[in-house]
Amino acid sequence: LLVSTRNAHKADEIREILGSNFIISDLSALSGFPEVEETGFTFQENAAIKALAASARFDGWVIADDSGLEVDALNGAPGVRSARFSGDSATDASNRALLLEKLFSVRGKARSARFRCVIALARQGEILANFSGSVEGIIIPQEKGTGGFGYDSLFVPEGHCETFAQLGANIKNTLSHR
Ligand code: ITT
Repeated sequence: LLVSTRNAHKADEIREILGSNFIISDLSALSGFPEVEETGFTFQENAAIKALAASARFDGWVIADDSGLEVDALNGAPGVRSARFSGDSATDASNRALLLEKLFSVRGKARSARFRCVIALARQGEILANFSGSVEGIIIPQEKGTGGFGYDSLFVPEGHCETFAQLGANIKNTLSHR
């Protein structure tokens, strides 16, 4: 199964979730694969764009994951712009810093948020299915934990007291949007 992603953390999580019945490659296995512009306005549109781009070049099953964080106090931002929240040269750290800045004066339950993920499955240039998932939680005011990636060290899933970065991959994968 080819995962149409350049995000090694996503590919690793998908590998762990699917287990040993699947052999998973990502775009690093397709040499010279061009940058795909994510021009969609929804997770579903962007997942389809990424799945179809890889499916045009790879003769087998392809999945693409488009995901992000929706923060209620920011009217759903960063949403589909989660990876580039703090600009074109954004890093996970600069995105987290901007999120904390924007939520500086927001307290308690008003810091509610969810991770959302849409996975598109394609073969031979055609979308065969879409799957979506989400996980509700709260954005804490200070980073905690070193595991995971992206916004994990700021996100405490509902029913838990620790961030995804503290809970670790095994627990995250049983709860996550992915
Ligand atoms: P590809 O498009 O190559 O797959 P990407 O990282 O740019 O990689 P997206 O456009 O789907 O992927 O953006 C997803 C961003 O949302 C990701 O970079 C993180 O900032 C955030 N995100 C998604 N899932 C996450 C997770 O499980 N934990 C923390 N942050 C996550």
